[in-house]
Amino acid sequence: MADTVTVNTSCLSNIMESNYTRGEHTLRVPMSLFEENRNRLIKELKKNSNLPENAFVILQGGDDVPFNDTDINFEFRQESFFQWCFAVEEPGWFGALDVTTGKSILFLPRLPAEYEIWSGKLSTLDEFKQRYGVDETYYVDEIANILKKKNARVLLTLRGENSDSGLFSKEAEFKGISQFQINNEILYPVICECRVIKSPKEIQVLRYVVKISSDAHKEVMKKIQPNMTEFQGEAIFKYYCYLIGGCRHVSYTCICGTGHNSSILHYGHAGAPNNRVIKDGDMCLFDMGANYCGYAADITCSYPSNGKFNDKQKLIYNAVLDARNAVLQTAKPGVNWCDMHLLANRVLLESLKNGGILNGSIDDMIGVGLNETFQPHGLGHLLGLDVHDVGGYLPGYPERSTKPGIRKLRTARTLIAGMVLTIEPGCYFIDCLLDAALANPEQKKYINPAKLAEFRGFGGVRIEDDVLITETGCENMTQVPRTIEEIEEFMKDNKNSKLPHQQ
Ligand SMILES: [Mn+2]
Repeated sequence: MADTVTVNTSCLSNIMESNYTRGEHTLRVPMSLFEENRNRLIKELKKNSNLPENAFVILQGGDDVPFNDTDINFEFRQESFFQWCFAVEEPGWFGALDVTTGKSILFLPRLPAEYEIWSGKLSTLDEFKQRYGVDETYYVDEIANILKKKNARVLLTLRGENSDSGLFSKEAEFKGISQFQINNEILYPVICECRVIKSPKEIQVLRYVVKISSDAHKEVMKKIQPNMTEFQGEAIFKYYCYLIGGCRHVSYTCICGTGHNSSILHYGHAGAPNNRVIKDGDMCLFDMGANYCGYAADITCSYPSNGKFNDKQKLIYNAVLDARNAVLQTAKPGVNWCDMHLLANRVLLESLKNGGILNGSIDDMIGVGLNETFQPHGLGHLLGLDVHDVGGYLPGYPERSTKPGIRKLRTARTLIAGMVLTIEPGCYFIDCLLDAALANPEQKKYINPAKLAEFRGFGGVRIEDDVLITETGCENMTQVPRTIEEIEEFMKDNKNSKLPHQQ
């Protein structure tokens, strides 16, 4: 028999390999992406001269989060370190890596027989082993015994402070863990650094989610018009991402500010839920990003609600676009992110000066902090499984600056190939910041108050792209109309667009 059947095994293994996918029209993410991540982690851990013998990495996945005291849960999203290692879709799992052998083990909760009635047939240990492409699978209640059998001596658990939130990652905790030595210091910086550098397979997923998000933004841009409500922009975006891209989640709360609201940096929150009616001539600032297989996109498009820029909008939009173009042309390995932030600030302030809003030396304006008045946020951030991805301020890398503008950056690192970051300069007219600048003699002397007053209530402009740092420069993965000409051309037929309830 063996002679009569010829099988191309390399091809077979590709066909047989388990994937994350949401159907034929969506991306197939091979489970080998996560195996490669695990191997990268083990390789980096082995470089640590303090690595104890018989060490095992032990990670706890995310748990279901109930809605208050009810039996309804929030839609589950996997914890990001666990996703990076295992891509397990279900809550309540643990994972272990034998650092010596590289073997991977998953532990799943032992669910009651009744599970099948409500939630369908539960896969077997073997099926899950195939599904996630790991070496072994057991139940959570067996962790301590299995690890003892494998002579695990030291467990490397995950403890570290997220430099954006100030919150700590959840260290694994299970019955019997006290029988092992715990080291919670080695793992965090190493796994964060691994997450900073994206593998070719991770870049493929990021490209996909950025493309879907770009197309969804274009769909919004095609449909939006005065008298619609801001949240209808959000609805079109989410609909497109899920319907076409298979993206069940967005990566953060959609920001759909129009008019003055476009100057509210985190608009869209519960107290301001994208519920204003859009007026003719408003600036729209839509900051939205889908999520696929855990990976995030983060894109902002700014444009007039009626598809036609007026002179003031042209001035501010081009000021931000020039800042963005300057960074796109300069960002490459070896360049420091703080310098990119200041470059964007300089180009922006120069344009505001040319537009008559400011006067004087740009360096002096930055010296007194006026750059932070008009762009109170950082130029951009690392992007990956988390929209504000880990690795911004790790030990051994530059610390957060105390200087205006760059103190807001989520990283002060020097760029390296394989990083993915957002480039998102902005210009906003935020009353409290303008009032503070006018009340500060050091800042006021650079401002033309009459001209500035014309821009009160303008809102803001942000242009945000998702960018891969390559060996020689950077590649913008975002694909949306960006110049004024491109946007006006793209939106010219909007007056005829109709929502389903208007047809
Ligand atoms: Mn962002």
